[in-house]
Amino acid sequence: MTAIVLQQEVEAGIRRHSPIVVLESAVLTTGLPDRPWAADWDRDALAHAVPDWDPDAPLATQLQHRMEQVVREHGAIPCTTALVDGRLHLGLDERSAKTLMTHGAGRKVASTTLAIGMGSSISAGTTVSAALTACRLLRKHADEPHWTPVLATGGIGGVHRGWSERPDISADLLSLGTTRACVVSAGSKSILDMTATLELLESISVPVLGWRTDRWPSFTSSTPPSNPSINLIEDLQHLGRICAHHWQDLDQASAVLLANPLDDELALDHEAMEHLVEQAEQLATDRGLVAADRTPFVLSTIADETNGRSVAANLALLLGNAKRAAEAACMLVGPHLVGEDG
Ligand code: PSU
Ligand code: MN
Repeated sequence: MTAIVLQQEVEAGIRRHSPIVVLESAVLTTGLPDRPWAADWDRDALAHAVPDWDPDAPLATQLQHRMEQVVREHGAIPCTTALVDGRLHLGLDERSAKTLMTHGAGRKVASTTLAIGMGSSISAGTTVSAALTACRLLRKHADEPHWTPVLATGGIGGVHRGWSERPDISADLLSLGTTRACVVSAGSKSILDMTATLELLESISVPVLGWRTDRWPSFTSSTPPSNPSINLIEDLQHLGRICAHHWQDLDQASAVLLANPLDDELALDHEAMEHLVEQAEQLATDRGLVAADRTPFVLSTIADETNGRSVAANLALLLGNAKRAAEAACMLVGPHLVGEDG
């Protein structure tokens, strides 16, 4: 039994230096429930945010299919990463995806816990840090040093609110500081301390770019002008130039982070969301929830409080990020790799 399962399509893609979009799966096992749209959630909001979504199909399973489909439609190969029965899958077939959804429900592994999960043969979703470990493995398989995968997520992990009393800093950050990959996210999870997260990204040499925005977006809620400022980029070519300078000219080892905001008209009201997050965080503290148990609790409390509108926005931004990541992946393999050959 090999510890790493490299899907054939992904392996062939790397060999051809094709564009590959790596997908994390913690969002499937801990970020969203794998059950149909709840009866008391807002169906119109869902139909508006993701027009052809089937409300009767399980959310997480459908999301996995849809993310992969969007990546393909935009010209790249999807590579969903997950820990299945103790093996790290780089690319997920139908059967392994089913095992992940059943045995891995409620579980996630980060770069820190991947080996432990492998050692006890569990199934679990991969966080961004674990998916970045996967990116590093993929790059090892490529005979072209400039080939770089793009990772799509909803929101990265970061510095949690209340960090000065209860230090909780995601392994996503350190992995971003040490892995060559372009990562597309709609900001950081709404339950984080945004300013502290951006300060840390600066400390660890991760350039933070904004897709047609100069503000760090607030995930599912609207972006107020008071959000931290980031570096606006106008188009994919601009992104490509920055990536080439960062990795090829400057030989930097960190990721490039592209913030891709959710459409304004789908974003939830910022003030209202802030209030809900604070309430849910307080409730989690009152119940004595710590570490990994907090996020799923806070997310599901907010989902119920917004009648599912936070979930609809989350789905829309995840699919939007998968699309942007595929476009970025196609652009990254284009000019310089072709230029090198010719
Ligand atoms: N964003 C979401 N839902 C999630 C996550 C992000 O809307 O479940 C996951 C991502 O996989 C991210 C992880 O990498 O949470 C961070 O977890 P932690 O803070 O435990 O490192
Ligand atoms: Mn944590």
